[in-house]
Amino acid sequence: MKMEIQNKEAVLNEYGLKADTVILKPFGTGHINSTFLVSIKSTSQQFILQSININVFKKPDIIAQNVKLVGDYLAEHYPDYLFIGSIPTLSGKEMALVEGVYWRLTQFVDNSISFDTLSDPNQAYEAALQFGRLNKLLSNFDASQLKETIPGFHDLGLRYQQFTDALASAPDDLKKHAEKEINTALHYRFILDYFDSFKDSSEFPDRAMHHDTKISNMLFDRDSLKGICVIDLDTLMAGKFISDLGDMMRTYLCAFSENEPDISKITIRIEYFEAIVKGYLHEMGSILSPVERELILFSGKYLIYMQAIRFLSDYLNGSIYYPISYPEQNLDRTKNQFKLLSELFDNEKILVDIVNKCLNEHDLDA
Ligand code: ADP
Ligand code: GN1
Ligand code: MG
Repeated sequence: MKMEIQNKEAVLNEYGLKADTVILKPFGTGHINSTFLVSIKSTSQQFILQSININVFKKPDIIAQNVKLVGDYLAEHYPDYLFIGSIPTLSGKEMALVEGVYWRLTQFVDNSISFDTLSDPNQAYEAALQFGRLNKLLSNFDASQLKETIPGFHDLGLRYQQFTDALASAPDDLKKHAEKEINTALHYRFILDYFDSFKDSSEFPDRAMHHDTKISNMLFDRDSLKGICVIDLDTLMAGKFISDLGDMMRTYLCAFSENEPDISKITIRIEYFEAIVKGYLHEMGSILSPVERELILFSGKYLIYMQAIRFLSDYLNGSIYYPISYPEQNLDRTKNQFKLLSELFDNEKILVDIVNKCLNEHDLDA
């Protein structure tokens, strides 16, 4: 993360703030944007100031438009819901554009804490509840109003195409190193074929989705450790419910992250699976269609497979998208994700039983 803010005075000016009355500190552990905590001297007022990574988000205005549309909808229909929209600039813009850099200011959520890993299934339950609640509150929102902030972001067909393109142009040495993982990627293509068999079903609608449900994008109350709200709304756009549910499985089930190179450590925690499904169904159980209810476990397979081929494609492309700290890191991440995927298949019977149990419990309570 960049530690210095260029044009600090001009950026703060956009919001009516003065450089000599604020303290700015780099904040959080996000990889995509640069995040700063803004504290107003001699008051308790705090804000979050972020610059948008335009290599990833080529049209930041789209992020601003989507967040505004959703924020206005929620404010009208659910005024008590805490939605962290942008604070407008003095001239009423959703973002400040200063010397080619897009900035946004948001309220700082007091007494909040975020985590990078989960150490208790209750955190998974709370997060699934919060992400599920956002999905639910937006279930009658017309998602076609939202534009794509990253075109085809969770489109597995496109990701598979990008993988085969990367394979076609990769240098021989990278292909040789990744031979086993390339074959694994080809082997799991049936996940894409299965997805294609129902993707146009009217019972598999586009919904407004968060698309990045990792645990660091949830704020918890420091004292009660209850979920407060979701953050990081850059990828809030139309998509399928499997994106949000599946990325929770991808990132909460294992005690180690995608960066763990020792794949013998990559195993799934069954009690976290149950917590995710329970929390999500608590909110979305009555909204999901019969087709969607059949896809609960599939959501994890879809997201993990997609992430594996995204890492593999990036490795074959010379690691130009995901930041790496050593040359083979994207290949290690690919191996890690394929191990995680195999864990879902190896534990299929147990996981299916849990899904059915949670669905039954939800239906009895409803
Ligand atoms: P990135 O896109 O880089 O992941 P995030 O929007 O997720 O950026 O912000 C990075 C971190 O900053 C979060 O994980 C969280 O710890 C902190 N953070 C972001 N927004 C807020 C907020 N409104 N209140 C409190 N903390 C926040
Ligand atoms: C990126 O920035 P971060 O770590 O929240 C990526 C996600 C991937 C994730 C894998 C815009 O998210 O899709 O799942 O890395 N976000 C973008 O670590 O590409
Ligand atoms: Mg984040």
